[in-house]
Amino acid sequence: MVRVSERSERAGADADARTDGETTDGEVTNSEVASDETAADGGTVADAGAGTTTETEAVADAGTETGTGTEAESRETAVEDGAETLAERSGPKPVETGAESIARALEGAGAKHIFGVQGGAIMPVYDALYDAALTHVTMAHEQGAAHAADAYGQVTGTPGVCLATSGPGATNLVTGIADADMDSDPLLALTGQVPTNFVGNDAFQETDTVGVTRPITKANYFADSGETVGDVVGEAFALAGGGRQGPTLVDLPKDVTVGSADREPDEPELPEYYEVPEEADAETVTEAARALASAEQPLILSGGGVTKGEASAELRAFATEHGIPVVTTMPGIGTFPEDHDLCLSWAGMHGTGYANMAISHTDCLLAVGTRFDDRLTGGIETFAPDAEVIHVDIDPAEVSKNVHADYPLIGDASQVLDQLSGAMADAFESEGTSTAEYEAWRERCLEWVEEYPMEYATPEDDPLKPQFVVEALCEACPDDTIVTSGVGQHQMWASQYWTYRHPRTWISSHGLGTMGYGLPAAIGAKIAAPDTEVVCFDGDGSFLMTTQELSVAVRENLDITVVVLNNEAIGMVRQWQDAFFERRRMASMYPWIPDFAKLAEAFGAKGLALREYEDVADVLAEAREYDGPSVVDCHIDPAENVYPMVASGGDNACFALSEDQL
Ligand SMILES: Cc1ncc(C[n+]2csc(CCOP(=O)(O)OP(=O)(O)O)c2C)c(N)n1
Ligand SMILES: [Mg+2]
Repeated sequence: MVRVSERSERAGADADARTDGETTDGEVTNSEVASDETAADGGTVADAGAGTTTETEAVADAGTETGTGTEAESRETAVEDGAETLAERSGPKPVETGAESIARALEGAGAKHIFGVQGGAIMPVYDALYDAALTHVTMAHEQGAAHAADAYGQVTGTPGVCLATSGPGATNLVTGIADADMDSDPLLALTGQVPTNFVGNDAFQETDTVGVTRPITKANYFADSGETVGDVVGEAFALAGGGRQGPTLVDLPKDVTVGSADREPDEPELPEYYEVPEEADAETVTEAARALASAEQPLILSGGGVTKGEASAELRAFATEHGIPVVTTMPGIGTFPEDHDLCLSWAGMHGTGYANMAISHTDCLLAVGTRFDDRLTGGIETFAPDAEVIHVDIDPAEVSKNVHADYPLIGDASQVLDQLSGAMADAFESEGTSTAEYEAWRERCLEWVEEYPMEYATPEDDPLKPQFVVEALCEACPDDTIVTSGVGQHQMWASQYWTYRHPRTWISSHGLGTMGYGLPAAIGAKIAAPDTEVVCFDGDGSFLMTTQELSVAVRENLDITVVVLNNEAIGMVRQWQDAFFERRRMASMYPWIPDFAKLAEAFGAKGLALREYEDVADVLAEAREYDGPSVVDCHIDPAENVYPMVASGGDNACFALSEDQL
């Protein structure tokens, strides 16, 4: 997955040369760049070298004056106050600097929004954005920028873009980049860097960002010239969204962004060396079709790659035409409608009993776009023990990595499913079988649904159960509502008790399991799909990690509903302590957390508290009706645990339905 472009090596050589006193490519000398850096971080914006200072100040003034209004509105006001309006300008300004070339490359790539936080080394890029046809969303923390961009990328299907300064700005992005890497989310991160002649000198706010992010990016680049930096950014954007999606990063030294560029950047496109496999090997497709046709208990396992590859329609057509039951992975939630007769919901550690039983008993598993994460498989030796495995994936590196593939089908999920579909009639004929053979298996799957229903108790004298709240909100919301979450028990309840019917409606942190993902992700999702309802289920611990982003939701007047399933604990840890550490609840109880409803009000959002069953419908309705961000501090039963549960590394067929079964 990791690739550092040759540019980084060249840049390293350039940096070495420049420490000996050479000047940069740019028109600005190194000493000028360095003094800009100091000035900006010291707060003297007027000294910022490449910026049109009056405009910058005007933006700040506009924001302060109004106190409300989106950031984009503030910028428009500022421009109108100035001598020249955007509309009055005749055509786009010619590209003169590296930073302008970056802005043009992003426009050319189709980017519409950028999420970021300002800072010294990235100021020239921000300045170029002032004139660009892109909307910048200032976030409160760079981690929020990365998660918002990640969710934006997941909802739109094209890379979300985040922007940060060097040093702490870049390191604050790291969690979000790692998150995107684990979940193959399309994300482009742009980071400021100290001028190239300072690289390696422990300069102010210098971090080896390319080095730090090498293992968590699909590719990363160190830009080394104003002339080519726009091309590099365009390529990084295309790469983040092409083939197996993932995060890319371009590190942008300040002398490069202020350096001259007197040409338009190239059309953003995938680098020549990068090949996207499309159709799978025809012979293997025929063999895989025969394996399915001769199976008696076939099962489809639909992963996140089905969403990424826009293959849900093909998957649904394939499953329904042949009557094959479908289990999803957790990232694959929504790739097949959960209210469909053939859907067994999602499998894995906290998946449904019936999904795990189906996986444990299938004789032919058609797995599409999944990397067989250990939370899905449990112990590999007990995973789908009787199955021949057909694995469809765009990334050959995933095939037989965790689970041996008997029929590897490398290619684009929708195309491979089409190929497979086309091969089925011949396969049934040559095997002398038909879909009627699957009938008994479907019945058996339905028996498991009856036998292991998703249940919870609601004794009136117990505090509110989180599952009830999730179900109530699901029933009230439209089908296409986007749900985001933090990480922990609440995430499991949100995925177990909400009924997902469409791809890109469940936006969560899977592989990395990042607490704090939910709120910034809801912001990114709402900006990507302003007409779609967005709900965030958060935990009290998770919400505390990125609460500051509520200020962004208020400023942008984003109509999102945050439901904090508040158990005054980092509940998932508490659950494990109770089960595996003799109830020694070390550092997991959070009775000290703030009143989230009041906190929300302090940010300017709507704050609501919820404790009783009888208030659930009204409070949720009030939160949804509020025109802007609302936070429901929902006090749930602190003793509630997540079941079913397959013990870590265990057998999926041996799931516990209560603690004493673990
Ligand atoms: C950034 C981060 N730190 C620590 C963890 C470990 N962890 C996993 S779940 C969890 C509990 C989360 O608490 P909360 O958000 O309140 O959710 P709950 O389980 O109570 O629903 C913790 C601490 C994590 N996943 N992410
Ligand atoms: Mg909690």
